[in-house]
Formats: sequence, C-alpha cells, structure tokens
Amino acid sequence: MAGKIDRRKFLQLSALSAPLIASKKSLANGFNIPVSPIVISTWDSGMKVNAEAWKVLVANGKSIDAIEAGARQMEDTLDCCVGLGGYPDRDGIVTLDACIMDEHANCGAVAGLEQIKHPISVARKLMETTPHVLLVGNGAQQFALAHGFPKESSKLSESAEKAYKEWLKSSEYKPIMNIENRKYSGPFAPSFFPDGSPNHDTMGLLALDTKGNLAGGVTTSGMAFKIHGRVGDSAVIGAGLYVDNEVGSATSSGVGEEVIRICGTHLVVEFMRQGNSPEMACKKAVERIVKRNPEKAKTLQVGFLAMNKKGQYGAYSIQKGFVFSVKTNSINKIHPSKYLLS
Ligand code: SD4
Repeated sequence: MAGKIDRRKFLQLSALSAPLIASKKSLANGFNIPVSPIVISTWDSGMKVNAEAWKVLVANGKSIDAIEAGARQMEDTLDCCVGLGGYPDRDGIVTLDACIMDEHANCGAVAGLEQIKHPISVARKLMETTPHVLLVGNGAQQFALAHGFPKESSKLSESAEKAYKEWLKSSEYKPIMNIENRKYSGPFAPSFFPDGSPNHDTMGLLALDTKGNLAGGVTTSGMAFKIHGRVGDSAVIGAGLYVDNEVGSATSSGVGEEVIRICGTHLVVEFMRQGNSPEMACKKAVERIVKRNPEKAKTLQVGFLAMNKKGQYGAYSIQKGFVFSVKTNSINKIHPSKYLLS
C-alpha cells in the first residue's frame, strides 16, 4: 500500500515537474531565461566588457555602475572602434560618441568628444550633475576638463594611422561594415581596413541588476572616416540606446544614420511594450529599415540588441555577421544574431 501511494505521489510529482523540465530545456537555448543579474553587449568584444560589468552586478551593485565599468573597459582597450585608439574622421581626428541611461530615464550623452579617454563617464557626469542631456564637441571637452578628466594626446594609434593612410589613397567614404564579422570571411569584408582584421564594433551594453533595474550605455569612435562633426546614433538617446525600466532596453550597432531615421532603440522598446519578445522587437525594427529602402538595405548593416524586464534577450540584424555577448550566472558566451537578408 505504502508503495502504491509512493508511486502515485511520484506520478503526481512527475506531472508537476514536467513543465519545469521543459522550461529547463528552453533555458538551454539561452533565449528564454527570466533571470537577473544579466549583462549583454554588442559583438564578441562584449565578452571582456561583460566580465567587468559582471563584477558589479554579482556584488549586488547597480546596473548603471555595471554599465559604466563595462564601457570603460572597452575605452581602455586599443580598438578600431571605441576610445582614443579608434579610427579617425576624414580629417584624421578621433571623435568619440557615447551615451548612458538609467532606470529613472535619467540620461547623458556626449558627441564629437576629442582627447578624453572615457566618454561614457563624461556622459554620466553630465547626467548626474546638470539638467542637460547632450553636449557636443568643444563644449563637451570643456565640461570634461572642468570635471577633472585629463586631456590625452591627439596622436593616432599605430593601427588607426595605418588605416587612415590607406584610406587617404582613395578618400572614399564607404560605410560597409560588419556584414561579416571579423571571425567570418565573406564577400562584404570591409575594404578600408588594411590588415583585414578590425571592422566596426561599437560597444553597446545593457544590464539588469539584482534589484530588477535596467540601465544601458554605448561608446564608440563612430563611423571611420566620417565627415568631421558627424554624430552617429551612439550619442542619440532613442536611437543608439533606450531604457524604459517598466519594459526593457535596447542598443544598436551599424550605420547610425539608418538607426536615427527610425528612432531605432526607442522603437524596439515600444515593440516590446506591445508584447513582442526582445528578438521579435529587434526584427520588427530591422524590417522597418529594410522596408523603407530595400535596395539600399542590401549593402547596409544595422543590428539591434534588446533585453526586457525579465532578463530575456534577443537580437536581429539586416545582414549576417552581427554577434552579441551574454553573461549570467550560468551563461558566458557569444551568440550569433539572426538576420533578415541572405
Ligand atoms: C555610428 N553606429 O557611428 C555607429 C557605428 C557602429 O559598429 O555601430 N559601429 O554610426
């Protein structure tokens, strides 16, 4: 008798635990995980960025602090596309764009910032100490200097100088980028990077802390060989970054003008508000770009990355090649993004 009851109980328990087992299965794909803390970021370079952000998150720190720590890691790295080692504009000057946003919709941004190592921290300082949201060029630099950020050399990094000299031979502005990531070789490999390795990897990152608060940040040297004074999506709240603590957050990488045209990340967050998953929200934003100009889209790359309030995440890009990095308690890896055009 006791054996029978045990068996019945066992069967009842098995039935109850079936959904749990099923949900564990979906956990394995990494896309359906209600979890915090979590940090996700654009590109494979996001692995190191996530590791820095994670130190803050795992110590029950705030998502905004994790974002700043992660972005600073990238700004400290010698890289084609972020920080002072990045590729210059067509006048040979490195100009940096960055923005940051917290769970209260506080935000700060800098654009065209020269000779300052940590634009993400300048953006945060602006957010926290002034009523303003965006400073550009000289004004942004003066603000940074006044707040104790040291002025760095204007000398190009060795790789940036090499790339710039190579580009000067044609001086043609061709924003073909990341249609194939550096790990893949393909027909759309960027033509103006002499060693063939670096293409353009703006750093956008999104975090959810243990208190359930979202924050995000973006930092970049912008499109290589742009017109001096050009500002991309990475300094524009609602384009390169948007955070709504009730719904979710999104960031972007790719040709910034296309992202600005559709207020890209704000659109992604609104799609999530309507009940779409992060991946579907990103897909719909990508479709909006492609629908407006299908012919032009064939040679464009834009990728969106999003996370909702539950820590579920997803991405979508126009072309193959966009990847993103994820860090949770149980995941630490690079994901390829789905894409629209083949
Ligand atoms: C820009 N969106 O300046 C940036 C470039 C970028 O990966 O994302 N590169 O338009």
